[in-house]
Amino acid sequence: MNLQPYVDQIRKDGYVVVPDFLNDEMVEKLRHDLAPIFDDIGSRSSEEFGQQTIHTHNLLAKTRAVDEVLMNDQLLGLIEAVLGPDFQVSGVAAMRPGPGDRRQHMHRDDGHYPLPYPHQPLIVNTLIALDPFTVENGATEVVPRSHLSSDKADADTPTVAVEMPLGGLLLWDGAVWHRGGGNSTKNSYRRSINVNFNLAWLKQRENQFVAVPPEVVLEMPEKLQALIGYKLTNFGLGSVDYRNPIETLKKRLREKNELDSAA
Ligand SMILES: O=C(O)CCC(=O)C(=O)O
Repeated sequence: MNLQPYVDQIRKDGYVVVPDFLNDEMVEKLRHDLAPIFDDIGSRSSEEFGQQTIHTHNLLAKTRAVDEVLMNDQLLGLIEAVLGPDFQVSGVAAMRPGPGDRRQHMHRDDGHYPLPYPHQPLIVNTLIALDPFTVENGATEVVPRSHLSSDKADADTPTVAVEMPLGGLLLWDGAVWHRGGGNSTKNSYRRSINVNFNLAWLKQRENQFVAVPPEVVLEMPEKLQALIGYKLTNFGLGSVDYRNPIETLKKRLREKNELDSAA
């Protein structure tokens, strides 16, 4: 697949859709494997925002169902084309706006990092559609080209609702103003997997080192270990005694096994 047109569009407009990212079989498997997680997603209400969906975060600590999709070459190729080679997974969440959920407040995902706008891309955020995204069920609303501007958006700023088919992939620059849309349907949910990538020299949104237990990390393929942060960045950033922190986990496991077998 030629990634360049997608990369050009994300640079220009701040977002892009790959409509045929996952085939039906892959979608079905993800829906099946993630069913217990999606079934648990609820909403909460506040005076300020009304009824809002509550996302399930830290999916990598809760299920192995998304590992494969995170290592997808097409996905990683697109992220690398925007962020450069040194990026990591910042967070992985399940999102399922349901009937009656109101749209989110307008926000920028890279607001964690207090830098003046515009700036180089720090984050590429993604949503994978496990239901078609429609205006009615809460398709994400974006402000095109807002990543190139220091202007603030608010509830009245014109947006584009990003409708996409089942299995589609939405990517956006973390500087783009956007919000999850409201779900006005009676009984349709908008299931989606959210994978947030950022530059590897920035702090991750979800603390993967604490959230994912060491024994789970050690079972992961090396590619996934590196994606969640077990690697060295920019001359040793993130090291333990100059080495990849995965070496420390392996050493601790060996020591524990020795202790257990001596007991
Ligand atoms: O669900 C969506 O469409 C976007 C979600 C989002 O932007 C967020 O929760 O920060």
